[in-house]
Amino acid sequence: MKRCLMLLILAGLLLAACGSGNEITIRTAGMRFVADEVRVKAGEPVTLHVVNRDGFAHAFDIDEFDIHAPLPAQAAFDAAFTPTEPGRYRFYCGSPGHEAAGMEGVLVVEP
Ligand SMILES: [Cu+2]
Repeated sequence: MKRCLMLLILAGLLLAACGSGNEITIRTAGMRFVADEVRVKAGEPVTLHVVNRDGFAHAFDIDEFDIHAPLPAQAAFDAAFTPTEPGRYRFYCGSPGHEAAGMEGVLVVEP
């Protein structure tokens, strides 16, 4: 019985560890990002999991955080960073023509 309780406590701690920070998935859908607005808190670590399920290449770019990642077809990319300044930061696809076609979004960093 005591052992079961210990295991439960351990499992709880592990879950708490996994749940900390902001893990957000953004996927491509043709010439769009879904979601195209993402909200995080300043000072908290963020991982953006960017998934390209399309049959052609994209990219993922946020100039202010110096993130410029190619996203080949059927590939994924994790961008991990900690935003410190509240504000609105534009993300976009750097593949030629994609941004103009509407492939952009905004990362909102809340105070
Ligand atoms: Cu694109």
